[in-house]
Amino acid sequence: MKKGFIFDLDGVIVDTAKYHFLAWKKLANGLGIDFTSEQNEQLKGVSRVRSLEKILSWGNKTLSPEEFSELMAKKNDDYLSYIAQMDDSEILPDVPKILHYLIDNEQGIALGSASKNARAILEKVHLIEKFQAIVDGTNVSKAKPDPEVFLNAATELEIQPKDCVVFEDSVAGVQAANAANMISIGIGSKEVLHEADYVFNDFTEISIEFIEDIIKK
Ligand code: B16
Ligand code: MG
Repeated sequence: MKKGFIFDLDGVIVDTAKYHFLAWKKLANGLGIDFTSEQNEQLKGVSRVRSLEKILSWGNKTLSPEEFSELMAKKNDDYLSYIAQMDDSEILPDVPKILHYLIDNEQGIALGSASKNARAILEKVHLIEKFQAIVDGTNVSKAKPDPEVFLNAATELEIQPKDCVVFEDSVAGVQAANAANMISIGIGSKEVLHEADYVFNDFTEISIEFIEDIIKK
């Protein structure tokens, strides 16, 4: 049976959270706001606009709309400079193994990411060709936990949501997958991602037998 496998990008295929952290920290510190790695965790899967709103609220700061747009652009410029050197070595362990198994077994493969930089990153790590559909921050109107991103991916794959499986590292993303009536697989800690149908620390813990069983379901 053909299933649709939808991958989040940041935290699932590559660890770009460390680059978002550097760029947000530079911005926050420039405004006199402290920014910790715990706070960065809370920005996982969250859109760029919402992330800046959260940082400003943590620091009790308000900005004019012009300043807000300027800082958003500055953050992205910094982020792009950090990811400029990315290559295949940044693909997280065993992601290619699972992708190749899915391709060999003629499964649907899509990306479902909040990032507006998703295509650029997939090109840098030479994975863009593996995806039959790419839904990202440039073509969704509602952010996770809204299911729009994953429902659009299912539509593009021409596979029913109930036959789709989502790999996600963020709580909002797991909630979006559940709201889309898809099988949710959390990548990260069980305590944080307890709403997911299954949770693995990373892809090295996911066996081919597990994927076979999911395909047969
Ligand atoms: P950008 P994902 C999300 O990607 C990141 O987890 C989140 O930290 C980031 O703010 C968001 O993309 C927007 O990214 O600034 O590149 O448009 O996890 O949904 O793949
Ligand atoms: Mg993510």
